[in-house]
Amino acid sequence: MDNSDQAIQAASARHPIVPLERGQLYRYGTAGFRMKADLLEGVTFRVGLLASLRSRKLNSQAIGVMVTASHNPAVDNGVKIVDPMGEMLEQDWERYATALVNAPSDAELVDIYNRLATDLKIDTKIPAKVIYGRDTRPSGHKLVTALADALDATRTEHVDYKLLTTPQLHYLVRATNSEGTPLSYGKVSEVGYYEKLAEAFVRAVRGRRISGTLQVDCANGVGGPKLSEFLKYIPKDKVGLDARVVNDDVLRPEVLNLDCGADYVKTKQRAPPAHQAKPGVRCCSLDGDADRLMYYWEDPESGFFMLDGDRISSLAASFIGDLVTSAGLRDDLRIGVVQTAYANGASTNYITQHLKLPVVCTPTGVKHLHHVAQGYDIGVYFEANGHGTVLFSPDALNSFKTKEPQSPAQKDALDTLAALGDLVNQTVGDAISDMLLVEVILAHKNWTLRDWAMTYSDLPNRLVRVEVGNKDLFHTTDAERRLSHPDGAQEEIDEAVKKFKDARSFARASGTENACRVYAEAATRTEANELADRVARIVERYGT
Ligand code: G16
Repeated sequence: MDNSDQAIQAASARHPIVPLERGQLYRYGTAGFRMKADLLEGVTFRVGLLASLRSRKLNSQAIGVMVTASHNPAVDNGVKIVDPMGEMLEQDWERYATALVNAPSDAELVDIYNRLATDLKIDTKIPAKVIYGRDTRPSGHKLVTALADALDATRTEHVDYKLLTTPQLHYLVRATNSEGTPLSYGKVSEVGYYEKLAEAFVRAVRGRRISGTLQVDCANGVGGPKLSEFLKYIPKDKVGLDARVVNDDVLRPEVLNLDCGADYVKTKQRAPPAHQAKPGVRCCSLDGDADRLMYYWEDPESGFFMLDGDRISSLAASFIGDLVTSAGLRDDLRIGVVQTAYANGASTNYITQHLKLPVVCTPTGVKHLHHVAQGYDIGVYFEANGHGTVLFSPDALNSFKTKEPQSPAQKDALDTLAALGDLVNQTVGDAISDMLLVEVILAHKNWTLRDWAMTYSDLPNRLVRVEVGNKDLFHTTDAERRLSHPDGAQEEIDEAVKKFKDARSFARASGTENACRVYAEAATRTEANELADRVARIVERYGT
């Protein structure tokens, strides 16, 4: 055992891994490792080891590590790795993360670490760099201490950005690795992020004004202080953004995501009770780490109305599609939309039949959607839960800047597209950036939320969280639209679906919570509710 091995083993002993009940294994899930925070210290240490290997594998580029459990309750936490261009960790490497985290002893951990280095031809002597941030959970502090210990033990340069939204960390990773190159993503600082967004926002709004008040519920998470900071960079007199930040208490951890935030709005289909939306006021909710966004308003006549990720997706696809046509680029650029099985059937129909754009369905997890969206010149991807973004290819960005406009209208379209290329976070779904995108579009179209909602009618739907004995029994196929295990469960779901008109339902194990999720849609609200309840009972029965 050489000195480096000893350093890793000694540091690991200070951050022991807790064996899971019933011999279960830790898994790199939908968004990294996510569970009760008291299980995560050793996990985070080991993720640090992997991040250092990843950096060395990729010629010493900076790798990101984000400590967050996003929409989960305050007692949970999580840790995930960000690749050099700000994307999620390459999927092949998830199993290396799983192997390291499940090593049964410190000595075996060192063996697996060295074996990975050998198998992957990684020179552990070259420099490595990792940058990291965390959300407002109190457990975050202890976890980043474990992470820093792993980085010291592997002689990895590291930068602690402390409190950040998840998308800010993704921004910083890309900015760090592209600094000083022709593809520089922006200044390598939190201020750089605010400046970039604010400047692009003003450019994108140009000549229009944002009207009315926007009430932003920040889930009592890190998005609250960060949004308030960002708003200082907006010249209100120029654009008119009147944002009112609510649910921004980050001093009492127990209120994080409690009866507020994007996940609450989406699953309960109602506004957070603490700051009821005044009738007519435009409202939106972020989640605990500010990577999801939901819009809604309280209609004086018809009550609560929600505009979720599917709506943001179709709004963005329609607006950007029109701009591309006005810019004379329709024949040059391929636009596509990526959704998951949770997308409301009405949104898919609207995008394919009305907007005439192709739609691809992938499994849940932005890592899957992002990858497919990269195959287009303009790839719009959103999960129904409000997580998503719009990706512009280098060719698309280049044509917005270099195409010679033939008319003032064409120039306007090209300028707006170029501004959107800077405004929309290209690394991952970003609630603040997405909110600005929606505000820009509404201003350009001179639309209220009601106008936006009129584009199509959602099929009534319901999302249910079902606690089961063992969620790992549930395996899916067909982009998660069908269960392949346990045997017989899918047949029972099919039978239940047949009893309802225009109905669809599926079940899957969550990758971020210890539960299954059931989605159902049908011709009426009562039928959607009833179908969801029936399928939930089937899942409960098969999950024990
Ligand atoms: C994460 C992922 C999302 C996913 C969500 C729920 O979001 O980044 O892509 O939709 O989990 O996943 P699951 O249904 O597997 O629990 P977040 O906002 O919690 O990081």
